[in-house]
Amino acid sequence: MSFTNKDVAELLEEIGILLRLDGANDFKAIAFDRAARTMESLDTPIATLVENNEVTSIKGIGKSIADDIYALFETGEIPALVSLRNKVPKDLVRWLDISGMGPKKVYKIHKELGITTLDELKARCEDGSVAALAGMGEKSAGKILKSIAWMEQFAERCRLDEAQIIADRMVALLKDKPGVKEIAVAGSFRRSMETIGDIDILIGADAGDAAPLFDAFTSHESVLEVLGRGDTKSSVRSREGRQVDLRIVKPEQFPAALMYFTGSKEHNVALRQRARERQMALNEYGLFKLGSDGNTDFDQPVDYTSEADIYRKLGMSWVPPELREDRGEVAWFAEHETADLVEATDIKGVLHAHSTWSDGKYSIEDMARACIERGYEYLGLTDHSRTAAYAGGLDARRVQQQWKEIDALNEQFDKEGVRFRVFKGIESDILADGSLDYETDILKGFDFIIASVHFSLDMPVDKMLDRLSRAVENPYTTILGHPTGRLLLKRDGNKVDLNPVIERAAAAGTAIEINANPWRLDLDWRYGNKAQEAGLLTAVCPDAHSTSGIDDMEFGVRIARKARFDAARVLNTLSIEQLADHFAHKRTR
Ligand code: DGT
Ligand code: CA
Ligand code: CA
Ligand code: ZN
Repeated sequence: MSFTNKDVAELLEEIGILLRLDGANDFKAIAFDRAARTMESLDTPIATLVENNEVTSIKGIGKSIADDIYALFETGEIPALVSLRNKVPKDLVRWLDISGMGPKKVYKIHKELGITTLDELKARCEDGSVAALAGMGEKSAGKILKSIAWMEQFAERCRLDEAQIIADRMVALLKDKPGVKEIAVAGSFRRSMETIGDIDILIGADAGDAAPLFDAFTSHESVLEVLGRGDTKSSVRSREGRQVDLRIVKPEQFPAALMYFTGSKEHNVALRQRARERQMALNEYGLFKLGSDGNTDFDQPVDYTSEADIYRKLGMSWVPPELREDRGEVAWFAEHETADLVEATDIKGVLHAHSTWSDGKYSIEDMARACIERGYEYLGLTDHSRTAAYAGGLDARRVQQQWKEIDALNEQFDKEGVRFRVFKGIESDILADGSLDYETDILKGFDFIIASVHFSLDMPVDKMLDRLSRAVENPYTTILGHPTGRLLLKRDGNKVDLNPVIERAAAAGTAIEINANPWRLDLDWRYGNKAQEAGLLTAVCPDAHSTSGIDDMEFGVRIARKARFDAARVLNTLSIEQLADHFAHKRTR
């Protein structure tokens, strides 16, 4: 194994930083800093010195650090670094990105306030605890807060809904400009990933029309910084901190470029392989014949008119972008024309919504009318259950009052001649032992029940598995809510392997929701193959706490497609009557 002087310098420097974050003696950390500096300015390749067993001859590198370097070349790792990386909380390392926060200050705040996450640090800055520490003060705390806000803005990825706003804005700016023959957003956004790194926009236009398009793009008021500008590609950072790439290709190259820049990388690799097997080469410029030397022959392009046409020339059908993740889609579309993925227009009603009865912002009637306006046939209302006291959870008495209100509202819709129904549901907490939050008498009175974990999210995984399994096997559970409890880019969910939960839910006829709130998108689409194999049902649930929350449905549908659900496995594609039947049969099957 070999490493450059720069590699070694970086590793030694990391040891120095981690030692300080671990509260080690300063002189120890300084020794690693100094060794790192020495390594950077060394004239001889360190590999040569290792080979000749001469590392200790370097001025400023003692026996112990020399041994670390020998270990690195022998095993690929420095044991001291491996154990430090395991020991020092990852979150503390992120604190170092805060301007003005060196490792010693990080360690001091971490130790004295007993906190490790960025969120905790933010809270302690806001409540004055950081300012009260010796040597800190209001000004330093304010600076830390400002820097955290900046970091959050420039984080590496964003949620799908955040990317949507930026992508829509740029497409609106460019789509009607002279010369634009085709425009599309490619990349992870087109594949409906739950989080997005950068946003990739692609335009088909003649080369002569490109410059004014790049001008418009880079000078838009939402652009904070131009990261690069060329003849075919330009990159900017938007005011939200997101990188946006614009590529302009010749109109005839557009389909191949769109396919390439949609990715995923893994899907592209699989397609290139298929092309080779057919004596062709596929790249971002198009499809070409292979020359007699086995290389791409750019003088022999294979004509195509669309993405679908390129797939066809590769002996397969067009793959919906959501599925381009190299998870079996290439083999599937070599045999089939479609995967019958659910579509937004298949969704007939809204399940999982909150009203002012618990922590929602609008009355039941407001929520119902918002559903009607959006063309839905029903609302499955699910306020919080009694254990969720912090969210205004309903005790049995309040539940019964709510049922009366729902009955009256349904009668009123009848009178008005509006074909719409509010179903009586509840988002029942799953208690620590996996049971639901009411006595059977009350459970019986609901039309349907979403069971969700809201507390003790971090219990040991085997206990959590039992908890979720009991919940999905309870005959009164219609739908398991947000199974991991994750908040994307903010909080990890539980680490349970959901495969057995999916099997048990499928066997019991219990659905697992795809929570459409872009913070959640949970069930994760990566369980899609398993869900399909087990015959799992789902429901695309906005988990709306306001009328506008209902509009999150679109994100849920995108994830449901990515997870390969067809309409037949999505409960809220059923009509009012079919769904009422399903609810009734579920608990007696
Ligand atoms: P992101 O931005 O991290 O959310 O993910 P993507 O998938 O948008 O990745 P990005 O922006 O780096 O590249 C866009 C697409 O371009 C990617 O999905 C596939 C294609 N691509 C980029 N680099 C490569 C590469 O080295 N090889 C192949 N086969 N495809 C690539
Ligand atoms: Ca991207
Ligand atoms: Ca990109
Ligand atoms: Zn909820």
